[in-house]
Amino acid sequence: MSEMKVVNKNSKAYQAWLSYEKLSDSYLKEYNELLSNISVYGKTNLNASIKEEINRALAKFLSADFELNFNQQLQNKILIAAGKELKEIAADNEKLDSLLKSIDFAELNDEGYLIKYFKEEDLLLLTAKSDQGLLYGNFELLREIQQENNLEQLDLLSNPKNNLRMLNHWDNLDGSIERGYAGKSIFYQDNHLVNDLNRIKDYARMLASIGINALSINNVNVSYEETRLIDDKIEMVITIADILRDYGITTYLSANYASPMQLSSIDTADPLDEKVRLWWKEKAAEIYEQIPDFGGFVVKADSEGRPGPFTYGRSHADGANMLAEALEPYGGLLIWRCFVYNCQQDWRDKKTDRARAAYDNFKDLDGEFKENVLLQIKNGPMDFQVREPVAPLFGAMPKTNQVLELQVTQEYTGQQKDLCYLIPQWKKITDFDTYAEGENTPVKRIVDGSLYNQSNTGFAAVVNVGNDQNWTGHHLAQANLYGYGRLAWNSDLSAVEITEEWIKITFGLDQEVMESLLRMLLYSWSIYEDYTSPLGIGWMVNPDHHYGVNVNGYEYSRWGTYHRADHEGIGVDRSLATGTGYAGQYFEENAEKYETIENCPDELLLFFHHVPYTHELDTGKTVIQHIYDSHFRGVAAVKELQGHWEKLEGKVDETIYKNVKNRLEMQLENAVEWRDQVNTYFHRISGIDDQYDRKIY
Ligand code: GCV
Repeated sequence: MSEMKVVNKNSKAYQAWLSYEKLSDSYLKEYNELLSNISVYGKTNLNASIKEEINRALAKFLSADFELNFNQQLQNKILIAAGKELKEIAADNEKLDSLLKSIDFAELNDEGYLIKYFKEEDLLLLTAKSDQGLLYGNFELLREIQQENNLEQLDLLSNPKNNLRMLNHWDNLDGSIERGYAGKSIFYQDNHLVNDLNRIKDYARMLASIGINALSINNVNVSYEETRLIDDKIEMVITIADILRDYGITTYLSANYASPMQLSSIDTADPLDEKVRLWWKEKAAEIYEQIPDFGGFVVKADSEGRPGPFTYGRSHADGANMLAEALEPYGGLLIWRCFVYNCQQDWRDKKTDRARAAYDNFKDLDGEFKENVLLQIKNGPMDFQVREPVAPLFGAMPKTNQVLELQVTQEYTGQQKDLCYLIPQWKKITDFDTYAEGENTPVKRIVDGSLYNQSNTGFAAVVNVGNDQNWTGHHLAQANLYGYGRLAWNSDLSAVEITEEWIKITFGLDQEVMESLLRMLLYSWSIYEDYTSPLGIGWMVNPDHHYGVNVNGYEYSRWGTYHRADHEGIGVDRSLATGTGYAGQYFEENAEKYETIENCPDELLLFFHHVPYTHELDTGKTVIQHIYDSHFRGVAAVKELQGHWEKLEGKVDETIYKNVKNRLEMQLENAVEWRDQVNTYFHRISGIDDQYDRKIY
């Protein structure tokens, strides 16, 4: 038996951005009446979740006992009701009736909401088409209050830009988490559900508050025990789905492509085999019988040793469509990952290029997938490195539903020991202009479905939580989860907007706290990049666990992740003219940009080109001097991060203070190691001295 972890659920660390702190006296003075008179209509489970959240939040905001006071006479100042209820109440209430006429419900989509203050009536209205929209609007309203915004100026209509706003768990039933850096699974322990189901509910609250509406609850590498989740272990899924449902979250499973071979006597998983097709159809019927709103499957097939249709000489379209057909009668979705590449490469072979793989494997299948198939594409062509180009598959398959896959868990970006706030990276990705339909066709318009008029599209991301008290190991890594949800809801929000909002609702309104944290978070990605691998080359990490520096860790391996450094230069030639041809996978404007050393942006130079150490960058520095400078700068910047944080002692919760302080110490150690190993390696191999004669070993 693994041990139960004791967590203090009253701690700010645990309550994350939903800790609901007492409002300032001046704010309370202004809004006490409004806040003390809230009414919520509706009797569904979602409505119950809304009421419970309001009770919890208001008691803390007001620092007083608080019970929702249902008032049929409509003397309430804040009214929360979905359209249907609103119309019913308005039937006996003239004031409300005329007010309702001013609302255009057609502007709302199924999950959107409207929050508006009506001055004449002195009424703050939250409404939506559905209870789910109401739930999201309620969390937004609580956010507005916590930030002490002017409630009388509220007039905000918000629809999520992406229909699918998903998180993927890489949790295994034994409680371990693949690439998890914050403890064990919050769902499973020793092949059973954990005892503390309330924690799952608190998790669902956090996710609903940022608009997440889909959760896959097991690792995409589906092993023996996890395969049984669609079989004799389905009770576990039912229990989790019951909890998530009350927060508007649909449950998905990662499915083992070869399930029929484990779970029945069928000896093949050939997608065109009638027995296999029938087996999946019956399986889907069985699942939907028990979980009628089951979301569907996420599938990693023919990837890193996982089974898939290639074994039978079939295509990914054959494999995906077979499963999609089984889910179709119930409205289920089949999410098929494009992370498919040859992981048995010979490092001597310079022709094969892992970066090409997703495009090469999928591009020609455009138009062959069923409507309920969604292709989930990692943001870059390799694997969530600190810097990669955007995957060229985005926009290259106009007749196929596409989902952007991000990694919130910080596998290659410091593993929640090092601070690396990823929203700025994700903004660059979502705003990247693919030129798929000429200028101004950014990734975000492809995955939100607006470019090709699709509805089965959106965002997915590997989540970063575990059963640590603060969920994410490093407290500030909570901001990555928060920001992911907010960006999936509205990809047009800026990194600064999202960050400020998170800081305010997590740490309060103190200006000094805001300034320090904004600096720390917003620069942390480029700081991390500075002291790790330079100019887009990536990797240089320790094999297997992927934390810490090891310049040649993957250089002679089978994984296709090389830097090709010798005594003269470094980088991978991926040009069309002389390299692997990867650059040619982009639409013309980008292909031209990446094709030549002159046009290629420095930040990706070594991803696309092999250049001498003496090559001059746009900054006027040579590549080797850039390597030295950025590594010295990176370590200095980590020390500055420590300084910023230390200023906040006494201003932030003590447990959180200590957590971050400790992590920054680990980060400094890690950064120093990266700096010294990278600088030393390249100094030795190039024989070129640092211009400034700093200490290199
Ligand atoms: C779940 C990388 C990770 C693996 C992960 C894989 C994937 O290779 O290191 O742990 O497997 O990506 O995304 O499927």
